[in-house]
Amino acid sequence: MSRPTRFQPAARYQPYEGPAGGWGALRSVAQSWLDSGNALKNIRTLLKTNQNGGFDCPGCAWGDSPHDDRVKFCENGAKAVNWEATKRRVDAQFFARYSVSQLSEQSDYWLEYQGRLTQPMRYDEATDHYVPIDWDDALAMIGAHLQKLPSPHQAEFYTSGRASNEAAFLYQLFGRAFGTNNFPDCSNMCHEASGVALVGSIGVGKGTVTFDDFAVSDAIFVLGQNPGTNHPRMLEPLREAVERGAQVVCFNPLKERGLERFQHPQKPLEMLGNQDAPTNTAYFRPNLGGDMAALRGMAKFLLQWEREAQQQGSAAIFDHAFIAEHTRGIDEYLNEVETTPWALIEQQSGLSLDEIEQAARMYRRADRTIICWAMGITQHHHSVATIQEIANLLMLRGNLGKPGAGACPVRGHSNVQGDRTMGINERPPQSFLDALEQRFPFKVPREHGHNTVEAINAMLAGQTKIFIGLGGNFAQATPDSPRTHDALRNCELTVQISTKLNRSHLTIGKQALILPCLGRTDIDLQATGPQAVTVEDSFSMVHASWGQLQPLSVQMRSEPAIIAGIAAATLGKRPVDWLWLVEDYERIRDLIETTIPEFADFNTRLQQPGGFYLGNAAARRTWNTASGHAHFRSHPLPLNLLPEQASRADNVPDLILQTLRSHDQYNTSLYGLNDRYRGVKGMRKVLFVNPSDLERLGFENGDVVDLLSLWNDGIERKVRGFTLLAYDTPAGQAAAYYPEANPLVPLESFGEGSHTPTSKFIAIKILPTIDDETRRGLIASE
Ligand SMILES: Nc1nc2c(c(=O)[nH]1)N[C@H]1C(S)=C(S)[C@@H](COP(=O)(O)OP(=O)(O)OC[C@H]3O[C@@H](n4cnc5c(=O)[nH]c(N)nc54)[C@H](O)[C@@H]3O)O[C@H]1N2
Ligand SMILES: Nc1nc2c(c(=O)[nH]1)N[C@H]1C(S)=C(S)[C@@H](COP(=O)(O)OP(=O)(O)OC[C@H]3O[C@@H](n4cnc5c(=O)[nH]c(N)nc54)[C@H](O)[C@@H]3O)O[C@H]1N2
Ligand SMILES: [Mo]
Repeated sequence: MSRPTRFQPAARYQPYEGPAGGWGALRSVAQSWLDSGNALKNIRTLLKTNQNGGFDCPGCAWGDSPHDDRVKFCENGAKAVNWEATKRRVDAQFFARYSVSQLSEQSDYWLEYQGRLTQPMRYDEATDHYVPIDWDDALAMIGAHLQKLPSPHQAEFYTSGRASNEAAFLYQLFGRAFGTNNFPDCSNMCHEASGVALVGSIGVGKGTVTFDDFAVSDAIFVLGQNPGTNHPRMLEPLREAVERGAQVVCFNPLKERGLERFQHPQKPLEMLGNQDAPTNTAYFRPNLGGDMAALRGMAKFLLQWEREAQQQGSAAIFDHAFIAEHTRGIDEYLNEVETTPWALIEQQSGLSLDEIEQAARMYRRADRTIICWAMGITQHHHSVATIQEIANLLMLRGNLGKPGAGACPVRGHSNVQGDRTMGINERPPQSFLDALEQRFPFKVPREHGHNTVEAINAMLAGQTKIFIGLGGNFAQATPDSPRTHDALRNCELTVQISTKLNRSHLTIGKQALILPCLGRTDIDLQATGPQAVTVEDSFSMVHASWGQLQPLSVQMRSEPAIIAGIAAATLGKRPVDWLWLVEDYERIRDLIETTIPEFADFNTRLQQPGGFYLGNAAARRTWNTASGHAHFRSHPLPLNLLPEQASRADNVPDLILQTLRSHDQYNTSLYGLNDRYRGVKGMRKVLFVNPSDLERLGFENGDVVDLLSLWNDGIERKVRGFTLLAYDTPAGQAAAYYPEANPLVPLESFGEGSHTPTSKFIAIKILPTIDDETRRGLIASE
C-alpha cells in the first residue's frame, strides 16, 4: 500500500460520539488556518467576519443578531474564509505546467486546493493549455462573440449565490440590455421551490421571520436541514430555545448530530467543562419525500381536535379570526385534508400515527411557531406542494405576521437571496421589468429565460452558444454530470468568473476564458478608493461587506468591474456608462435605489450598524397575491413518490438515494475528505445504507459497489467504486455525497413547478463493482 497523502488519505469509518461544535470544531478551524498558508493574517481577518466595518461571511446565508458584537463566525465559516484567503496561487506557471487533460485527471479537492486564480487565461486548443491573455483582449473577445450571436437568447448568464448585490444588479442589467432573460442560477437547484410555493401562498417568495423571532418562539420546527454542518450559527438559537422551554422539533431521516447536542466552541467555560446542551426536544425520522404526508397528518389531527373543541365548546384550535380576515381557500383545503387516507399518510411519511400525533400536539401547544426548512424539503418532485402544506399549517393557527412565528426557508449561499432581489431570475415579476424599462432607455425582454435545467438542454441541443458563469461550478453542481459536461463542451465560448480552479474550467467550449475575481475577504480598490459591496441574508437584512486582505495579485478584478468590462465591450455605453459606475459602487447603489422600491435611500441606510431590514409584506400581513389574501393551497398527496420513469415491473429500485453535504465541503468546494459527525474519514465515494438493506441485498459493510440510477430513457447513469457503510438511516433510504453522486440525477427528474433537480430522491440499484479487466474478460468469454 502506498503512503497516505492529503489527496489520498487513509480511510476510516467509526461512529462519532461527541456533540456538534466543541473541541473537534476548534481543531478543524486550526487546521484550516494552517492549511491556508496565511495563518496570522487570517486570524485577524476572521475577527472581522460579520462585524460592522468587516466582511460578510462567504459561508451560508444565516443572519446574525444586529444588536450585539459578539464573535460571529462558526467552524465552517472559518473554513470558508481560510479556503478563500489562501496564499497558494494558480497562475501562468501553473497552467504552463499542467495541460487541461492532465488537470482533468485530478480530483475536485486537488483542483481547488491549488489556490487562487490570479490572472486572466485563455484556452489554447493547439497546446491544450491555458495561456495568459490581457484583460482588454479577454473582454474584447467576449464582446465580439456576443455581438456575433444571431439571437441574444443563445447566451446563458449563470450566477452562483456569492455574487454581491452590486455585481448581480449590473449582471442582470447587462443581460437584459443585451436582450435576454437567460439567467439560470444556483437557486434553480436550491430554494426555487420555496420561492414558487410562498409566492402562491402568501405573495412573497421569502421567509417571513427575522433573527429576533427565534428568541420568542414557542416552537421551532426544523425540516430537511442539517444546520450542524451547513448553518452552524443556527445551533445557538436552537439550543437557547430548548433552554427556555420552547419546543425544537426536527424532521430528518438521519440523526444529524447538530440537531442533537451542541457545545459552543466560543464559550471557554463550557469547553473546559466539556459540557454540551441539547438542540431539540423531539426528533422524527420520516422517509425521503415523506414530509408532506407527515404535515398532512398533523393537519388531520388539528382538524379532528378543532371539531372536538367545537362540540365541547372549548378553546378553538384554529385561529378563526386570522383565517377569516386574511385567507382564502380554507374549505377546499380542509376537504382535501379530510379525504387524505390515514393509511397513505402512514405509508408515505414512514412515521407512525403516534409520532405524527405527537408532532401535531407540539404544534398545537405553541402560540408562536416558526417552521424552518432547507434542501431535504426543496429537492423533491413535490417540493412546491410540500412547502405550500407548510404554509397551510402555519395559516391554520395564524402563525404568520406575528412575533416568534413564521416561515423560514434557510437559504444556502451567502447572497443567493439578494441576487434574486436584484433580478437574477429567469422569470422575473413583470413589475420588476416595468421598473427597469421606466428607469433605462431600452426595451426590456419580456419572454421567460432559461433556468438551469433548460440551459443545459439548450446547450445540448446546440441552441446556446455562449455560457458565462458568474461564480459557481456549473459542471459539478448540476445533475446528470456526463450530459452537463457534453452540454458545456457544445458551446462556442465558455467564460468562468471565479476565485478558484474547478472542473468547470476544464469542461469547456471550443474557446474558453478564466477571469479571476476578488472574493469577499479581498480589499476591493476602485478609482475612488476601497469599496464595500452589499448582501442580503435569509432574514432580508441588507448589510455592507468590506474586504480586509490585500489581493494576491493586481491582476484580479472585482466582479462588478469584470461585468462592467464585458458590458462595455459588448454594448459600449448603452444603457449606462458601465466603467464610470464601477469607479464608485455608491453609483451602482443609486441605480438600485431608483429601480427597486425597497432600496430607497440605499447608501444612507447602509450606514446603520448591522444594516437595514428590507421588510416583508407577508410579515406585515399584507398579501401581494391577486386576491389580496393569503391562500390555502390544496394538493392531493401524491399516490406514489416514485416517478413513472423510475418504476418498471422488472426493475424495482433497491433503494431511494438522497445526495447531501459532508462536514468538510462547501457545495462542490471540498475543504477536506472527512465528515466528522457521521464518522467518515478520508472517503467520499460512500453509500450510507441501513444494515437491514445490506442484508436484504446480499452485501456487507465495506463492500465496494457501482450505483445505477433507474430512469427509463435508455441513458445509462452509473457511478463506480462506492463503499457501502452500514448507517443509521431508515430502511430503504440511502445517502451519498454531492457532487460525487450527481451523474445519477436524471436531468429530466425535477420538481413540479420548480424545475429543481430531485437530488434528494433518486431510485437506484446496487451492483457489485467489477473492475474493467474482469469486465473485459466477461465480455470476451460470452
Ligand atoms: N459548510 C457548508 N455550509 C453550507 C453549504 C455547504 O455545502 N457547506 N451549502 C450551502 C447551501 S448552497 C445550501 S442550499 C445549504 C444546504 O443546507 P442543507 O439543506 O442542510 O444541506 P444538505 O446537506 O443537502 O442536507 C439536507 C438535510 O436534509 C435531510 N433530508 C434529505 N431528504 C429529506 C427528506 O425528504 N425529508 C427530510 N425531513 N429531511 C431530508 C438530510 O438527511 C440532511 O440532513 O447550506 C449552505 N451552507
Ligand atoms: N446532487 C446534488 N446537487 C446539488 C445539490 C445537492 O444537494 N445535491 N445542491 C444544489 C445547491 S443547493 C446549490 S446552491 C448548487 C451550488 O452550485 P454552485 O453555486 O454553482 O457551486 P459552488 O460549489 O458553490 O461553486 C464553487 C465555486 O465558486 C467559485 N467561487 C467561490 N467564491 C466565489 C466568489 O466570491 N466569486 C466568484 N465569482 N466565484 C466564487 C469558486 O471558483 C468555486 O470553485 O449545487 C446544487 N447541486
Ligand atoms: Mo444552495
